[in-house]
Amino acid sequence: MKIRSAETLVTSPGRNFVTLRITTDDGITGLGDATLNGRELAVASYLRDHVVPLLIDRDAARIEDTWQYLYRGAYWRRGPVTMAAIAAVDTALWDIKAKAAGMPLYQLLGGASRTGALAYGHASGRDVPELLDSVRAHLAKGYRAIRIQTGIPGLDSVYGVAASSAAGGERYDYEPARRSTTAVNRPVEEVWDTRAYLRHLPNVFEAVRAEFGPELPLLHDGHHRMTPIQAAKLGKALEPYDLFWLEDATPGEDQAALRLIRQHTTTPLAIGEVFNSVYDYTTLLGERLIDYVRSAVTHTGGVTPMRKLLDFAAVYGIRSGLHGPTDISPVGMAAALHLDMAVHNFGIQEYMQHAAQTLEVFRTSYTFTDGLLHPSDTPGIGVTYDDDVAATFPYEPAYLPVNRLKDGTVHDW
Ligand code: KDG
Ligand code: MG
Repeated sequence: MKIRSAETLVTSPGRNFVTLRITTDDGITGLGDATLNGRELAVASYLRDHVVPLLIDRDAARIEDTWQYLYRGAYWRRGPVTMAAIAAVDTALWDIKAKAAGMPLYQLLGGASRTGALAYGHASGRDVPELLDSVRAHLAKGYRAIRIQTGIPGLDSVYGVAASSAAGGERYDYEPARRSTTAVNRPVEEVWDTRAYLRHLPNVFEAVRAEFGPELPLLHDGHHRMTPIQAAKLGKALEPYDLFWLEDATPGEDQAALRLIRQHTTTPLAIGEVFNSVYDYTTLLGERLIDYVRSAVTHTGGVTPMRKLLDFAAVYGIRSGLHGPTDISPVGMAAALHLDMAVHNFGIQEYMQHAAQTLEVFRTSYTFTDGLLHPSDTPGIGVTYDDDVAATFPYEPAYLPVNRLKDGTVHDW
C-alpha cells in the first residue's frame, strides 16, 4: 500500500483550516489536521514544499517509520509549524490504516476503555447574570462539565468571553481569529489587568456554585497571563469552589513556574495546548507538577506521539484533557476522540462544537450524548472532506488578538 498522492487543502468555512489528504495506490484516503490558528499558511507551505514530495511512493503502513523520518530526518526538530505538519501526515496514515483494517481507529489503539468521553463546554458572560444564562444554555445542550470565563469590571473585552449572550444556546461565538481581523489585517489589541482579574474571579465562582451547587465540574482558563505567585494566589482563592482544573495559569515555556504554584495550592492544574512535544512536559510529569495534559493531536505531531505522551503521563497518574477548541478541525477533534476512548488515563475532552459551515465541509460521524462524546464505529477516524463545499470558502487572513497592559506593555497570552 503505497502513497500515491498527498494534497494540502486550505479552506475557511467560518474560520481557517489546513488539512492533508493522503491517497494510496489502492484508493484509500486518509485525512490529517494541520491547522495552526493565525499561522495557517506557514504549515500549508511546510507540507506542500517540504513534506508532500517525500511522501510519494512511501509505504503508507509504516507510520512510526514515517514519523521518525519526518521528525529526525529534518534536522530542525519540534516547533508548532513542523509538528502540525507531521501531525497531519501521522493522523492521515492512521486514518488509512484503520480504514484498511475496517475498524474505527480506537480499536487499533487497544479498543474502548469507556463508553464515551466526558466533554466540557465553554460558558462565558460579560457579567455574572449573562454567565449564569450561558451555563444554563450549556446544561440544556447536554454538557456535564463547564468552563467558566467572565468579563472583568473595567476591561472592555476579555479573550474567551463571547461578545454577546450565549443564552440562546445556538451561538458559538468564541472565534478569536475571525473577530480579530481588521481592515489592515492586524491583530486586535486588548487591554488586560491581572489585579482586577484576581479580585473578580473568586466572586464569579462563588455565584456559579451558589446557583448550580457543588456537583457540576467547573474549569477555568487563565490563558497564560499570571506570574507564578499570582497563579498560586488564584489557585488558593479558588479552592473553596472545587475546580476540576485551572488551565494555563502561567506562560507555557516556564515549566519550573508550576513548582511554585503547586507548593501553594491544591487546585488541580492543566497546561499544554501550546506545547508541541513530550520534551515540553518532562519536568511537569516527572515531578507531578500538573494533573492534566492539554496538548492537541494537531499540534503535537499526531496520534503516534500523543499516545506515547499519555502513556508517559499515566506512569505518574496524570490524566488527559486534550485541546478541542474550534481551531482544531473536526479531523483533529475526531483523532483526539479515538485516543480518549482508548487510553486508560483519560480525564476530560474539550468540546466547543464547530460552526454549521465548518460541518458542511467536514462531515463528521462523532456523537455527543448525555455529556459524552463518542468517535463512532465508522472505519478510520470517521470524517470526510467535501471539496466542492470547501472551494466556496477561500482562505481569509485572520489573527488572534494581542494583549497589552493598561500602560501599553505587551503582555503574555
Ligand atoms: O488558537 C488559540 C485557541 O485554540 C485557544 O486560545 C483556545 O485556550 C483555548 C482553549 O483552552 O480552548
Ligand atoms: Mg486554553
